[in-house]
Amino acid sequence: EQTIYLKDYAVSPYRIVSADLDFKITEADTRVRAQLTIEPNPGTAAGTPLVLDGDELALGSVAIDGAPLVQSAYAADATSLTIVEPPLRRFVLETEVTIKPAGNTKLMGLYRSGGTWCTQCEAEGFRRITYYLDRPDNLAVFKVRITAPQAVAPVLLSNGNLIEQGDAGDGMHFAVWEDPFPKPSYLFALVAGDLGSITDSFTTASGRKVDLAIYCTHGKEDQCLWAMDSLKRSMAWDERRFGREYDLDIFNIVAVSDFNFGAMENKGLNIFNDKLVFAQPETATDADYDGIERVIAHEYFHNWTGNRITCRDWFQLCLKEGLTVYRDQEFTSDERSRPVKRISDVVTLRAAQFPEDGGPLAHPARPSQYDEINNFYTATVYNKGAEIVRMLATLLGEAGFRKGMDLYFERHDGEATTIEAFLAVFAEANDVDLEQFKTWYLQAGTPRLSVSDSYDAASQTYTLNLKQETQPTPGQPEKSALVLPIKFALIGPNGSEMSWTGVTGGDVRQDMIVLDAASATITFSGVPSKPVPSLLREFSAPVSMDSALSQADQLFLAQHDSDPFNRWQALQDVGMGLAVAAIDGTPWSDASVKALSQAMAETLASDTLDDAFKALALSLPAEAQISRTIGKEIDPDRVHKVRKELLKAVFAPLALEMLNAYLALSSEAPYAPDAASTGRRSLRNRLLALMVASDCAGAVGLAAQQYAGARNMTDRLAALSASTLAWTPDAAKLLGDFHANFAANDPLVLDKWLAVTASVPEDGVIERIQAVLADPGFPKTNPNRLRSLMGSFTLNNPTQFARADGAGFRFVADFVAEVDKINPQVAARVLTGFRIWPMLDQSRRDAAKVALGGLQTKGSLSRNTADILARMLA
Ligand code: B3K
Ligand code: ZN
Repeated sequence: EQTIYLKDYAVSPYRIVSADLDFKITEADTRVRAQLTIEPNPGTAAGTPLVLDGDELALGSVAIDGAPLVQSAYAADATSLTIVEPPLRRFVLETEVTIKPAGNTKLMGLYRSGGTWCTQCEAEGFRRITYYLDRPDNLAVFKVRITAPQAVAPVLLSNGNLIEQGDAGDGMHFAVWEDPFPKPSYLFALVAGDLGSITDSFTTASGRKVDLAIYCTHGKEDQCLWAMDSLKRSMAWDERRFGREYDLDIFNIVAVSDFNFGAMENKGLNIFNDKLVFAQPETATDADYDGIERVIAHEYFHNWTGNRITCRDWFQLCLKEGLTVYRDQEFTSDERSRPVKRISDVVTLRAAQFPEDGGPLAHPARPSQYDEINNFYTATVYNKGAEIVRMLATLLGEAGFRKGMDLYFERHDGEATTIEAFLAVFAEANDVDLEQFKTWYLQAGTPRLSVSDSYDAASQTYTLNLKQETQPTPGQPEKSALVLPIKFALIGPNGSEMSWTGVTGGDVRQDMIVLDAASATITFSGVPSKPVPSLLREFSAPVSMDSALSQADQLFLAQHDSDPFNRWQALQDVGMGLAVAAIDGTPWSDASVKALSQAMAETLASDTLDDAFKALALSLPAEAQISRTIGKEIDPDRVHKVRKELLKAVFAPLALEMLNAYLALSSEAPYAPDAASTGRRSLRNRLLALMVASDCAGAVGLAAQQYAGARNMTDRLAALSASTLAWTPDAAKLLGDFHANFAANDPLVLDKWLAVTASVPEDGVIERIQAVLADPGFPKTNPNRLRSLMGSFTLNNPTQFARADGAGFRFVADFVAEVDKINPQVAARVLTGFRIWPMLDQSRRDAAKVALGGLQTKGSLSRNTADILARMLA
């Protein structure tokens, strides 16, 4: 395998300044003629070959400035086209290739989804369309002519503005699109198909009218309204919050059914996985509505952070992704509830990024090497990347952060740039040194923050000892201290925040400690009584913190902390403490469980906390989260069992309160996706799940009743999964009913059935999944179906995936080998589920090793899968 290193980055000897592409699409194949205007870059010596990237292209002809090249003047192999001695001046290279979109099951480049031709080019898909300098630092102006059969493809779209269209004879028609903004090839897009659409418009702050359209399969138009609404709110928000206006006269979105990830920010023509566009109350859940709003916003925000300013090379991926995730998080926070959004994001970070950072696939937010770039679209690059930007905003303050962003847009618009350039604008605009801060981008691993404290009544001084440590990760044995912004308060006995008169031993800026050394001892003077520290408020740094607080102090914070995040965290900490101790062999005492139960009851009864917050608070840490806290020799069955017992012990005593609250939350109002209605449903459904899981009398019937009477998918699916996760006597029947009456005719609802089916923590689940896969009608080429089934199994079903007999591991390894031949990106992604294996107990580790070893001997694995496998076994 060929490893690419950041240190080897070099400017290309040539650059493509404009690309004229001519697509002739027919049912059989697609012919692509490219006229590339190319110039040598300064310093290029005569005779330097021009090497263009290519992948699975059938080359027809090559010409320069209109003259066909003789055989000896160029060479084509499986990955490139080399022009041996190009002219040392501006010239036009003309190539003609043929590609076969219908057989393209990798879904990279130009492929067919249903009847629609569509593209996905990031990261390296454009080279599967034509020979090109397929690297993000080559910005070119694109003009695209598409000719296609009028009957099957009445809609022809590409980036930018439509400048011409007409009849092309023989049942064909054509359209010509021109994008005035120079862009890298990964932002190229083309769509040709028979699509319906909805249209709208948005007038920018400076008064320009932008035509908006969302294209989709005929008949789904009315399911696109929420996406359109989200788009308009995103456009307005970026103007308000960051002063960024949209820049073209058209913004198009196309929804397709076969897509490797969520969506793609192609300039002026975003292409979406249809599950992130379609929503109607009967088929989409609140979580789906949230996801649509978030991803529509995310892709739109890329227009400035990603497209207008792009990445110099793929090592800089988090330059656009971390920043854009931060921006979409802020959008949701402003549109909905900031604390609820923060808690959800931290739950996601801990579930998806922490295990990555603490396992065999750990890598820095800005990696310095890769074998396969598609394996680096990770939670580390996206979510930790966003946390890093968030810390920057925390350290600099909102105004300082905005100053830096303004300078970033002003200085780098139209460029392909780097993390260094990004940090430089913040340093310069705020006159601060960010050298050490940069380590966040370079160093993998989640720092562990340990805290101890003491109070001296005589001198009225309070001392905090802080220590940070990061464990070695693959390729990085030594770790250095990071800059940790630790938002905090000292809470006095009456529950309000205490002040102090002096501080020594640390960098304390009002409500924030900045820890930049391995440890610090900070002493606060003038503290009249012993405080309870509320540390890492708002989760101000992506670290894992050992709570040194007693259960009583944690419960005190759960009741009094004015930071909602830490109120939520305190309850989580109590549950975690009890679960971990019990798994380690120290059962909880009645008193300690009672205290947690009581705190949960108070949370439920509170009339100041909102429903969405309560729904999040009334929970115990997930099994995976508990396992990660224990960290080694994990027996997932034991974790499952203990957590279930704890859940019962804490919540069963609240049966009556939960039932009353559940009943009081019922609503006859028609479905609406706003924050308040969503919060109401999430609390009600949370209570249902808790009642079922803690065996409250009548709960099983209540779930069946809610399932049958539900008037929206949120409530129906919640009732179904409450039943299947606890595997109630009704569960199998409900699962069958859901398939027959809801899932069978709607692929996106089928995905929900697949996910629920694969998450059942009971023996027999593997056989059931195998039966689904063996059904000849099951589409093994569709990423959504495969991920719903197998992603859920590996990530949401720890007891069955990590079965002690190894059956789960073997099953997944076999699946990966098979799907790798169809779609390597999906296969590699499913394989990453194995990353927990080093943490498991001996017998399970052995079983995982055997399964992974077996996969390795299969040979002829894709680069995607081989790369993950090699790192997994290193
Ligand atoms: N930029 C795309 C992701 C492309 C993934 C390529 N393997 C979507 C996004 O992050 O907005
Ligand atoms: Zn993105």
